[in-house]
Amino acid sequence: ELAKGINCLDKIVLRESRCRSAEVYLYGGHVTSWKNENGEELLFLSSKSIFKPPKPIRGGIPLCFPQFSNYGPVKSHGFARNRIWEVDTSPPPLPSNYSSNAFVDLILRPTEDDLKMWPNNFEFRMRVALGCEGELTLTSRIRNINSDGKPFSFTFAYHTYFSVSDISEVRVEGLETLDYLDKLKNRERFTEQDDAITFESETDKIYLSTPTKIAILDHEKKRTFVIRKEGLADAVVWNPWEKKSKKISDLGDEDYKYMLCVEAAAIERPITLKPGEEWTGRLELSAVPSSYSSGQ
Ligand code: TA6
Repeated sequence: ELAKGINCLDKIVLRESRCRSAEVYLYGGHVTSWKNENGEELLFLSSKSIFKPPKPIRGGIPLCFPQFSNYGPVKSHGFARNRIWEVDTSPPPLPSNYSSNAFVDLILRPTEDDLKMWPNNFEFRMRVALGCEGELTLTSRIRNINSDGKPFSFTFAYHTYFSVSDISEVRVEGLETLDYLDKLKNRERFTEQDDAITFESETDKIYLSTPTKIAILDHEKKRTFVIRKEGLADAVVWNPWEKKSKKISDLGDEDYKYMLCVEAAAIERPITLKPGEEWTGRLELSAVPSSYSSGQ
């Protein structure tokens, strides 16, 4: 249902059952909440997020389009997360296996200012859906509608902030032995060791050509987040840790202990579309009980 959220910004509330729900603000097309069958919040949302345009909401799932980070002509992470999206009342049909009983379709088109900044006409449609097992799915479809025959290229990320009980008791599986670009070392390329990733300091890495499935194991909660992705070859792993957190005004000083970003992304090889072509990038998140113990 359409509701008024923080600072009276419009948001859509999806309910799959008594406790399973998700919320998405029209501002940024920004998912800010995903709750499980116990009504537990699974996404991290900063208590210092100001919910006032043009600042993006801090936490949840910011959409980075048409550019991830500051590697390109527009501002860092692009402008999709700073725009007011609309409910899409006539979306083209999605494949039947994308069906679910609780979903909303949103659409973003460029403003005149956007076209000055990034001279490409597009339609960015996104379906946010809650499945009957509580899984949260975001399906983005971006179409080039340039009338001048011009192709365009973009990079993209679902910048997902997961809620974790204690970052020092979390590990990520599925990225072992892969190459990554380390933003803290001037994006130099390294190869990950063959152990699961754990956290004891600031981390900001773009893993390349990653598998479709990545797992985030939370020891204390005995919970595993499972990321499944399509059309998104890379994955960014980010935690600002203590020092960097203090420099982020809309993040609490201690928040880094309770959040981890693992972002399904298309970065190393930008997506190029000719007029009329469409790209689909799909993210499915689920949270399942796990028997992980930090000693493993
Ligand atoms: O995805 C990781 C990252 O690019 C970090 O370098 C950090 O800048 C983070 O995104 C948050 O960016 P934001 O613009 O939302 O503060």
